[in-house]
Amino acid sequence: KGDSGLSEINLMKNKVSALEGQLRALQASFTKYQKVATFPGGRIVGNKVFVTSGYEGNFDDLKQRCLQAGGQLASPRNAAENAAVQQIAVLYKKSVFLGITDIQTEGRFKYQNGEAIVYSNWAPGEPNNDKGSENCVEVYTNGKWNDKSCGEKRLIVCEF
Ligand code: 289
Ligand code: CA
Repeated sequence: KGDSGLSEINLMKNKVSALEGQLRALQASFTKYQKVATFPGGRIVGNKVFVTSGYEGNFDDLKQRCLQAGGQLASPRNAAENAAVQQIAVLYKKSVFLGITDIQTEGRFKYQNGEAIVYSNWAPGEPNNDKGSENCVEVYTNGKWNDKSCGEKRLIVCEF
């Protein structure tokens, strides 16, 4: 019994060290694919990955494309996430539509899940609902937000 107990422990040790090797290999492969996924138009903030394909379209088009890809339109919830979206806007020299609208109730901006926004970075004087028809939100290359007509075409940035 004593000997078979020892050999069982050794078998377990071998299994653990094999698993440790596999984990290291997986971590290295994950790090590599994070680089692939974020080159050049992607940014990682915590658990979120923001990424563009370079496509430009209206709000409904962009929203569908992010959902189809298994993500959603970028919805920055803090300054670090907004900075990531801004960096992508700068890279492509284009403003970006966020996954935030006041379509349901004028002046009450919400994420696509219906939650009221917890963070904003409005440009001075915004949101102004210009001509009574601005229910979407664009991020300028300076990181500031403007409410804008959802029918305009802007750069896609999805979050995953
Ligand atoms: O159609 C008006 C928009 O292009 C923008 O014009 C000005 O930049 C500001 O009035 C913005 O608020 C507005 O969204
Ligand atoms: Ca506006």
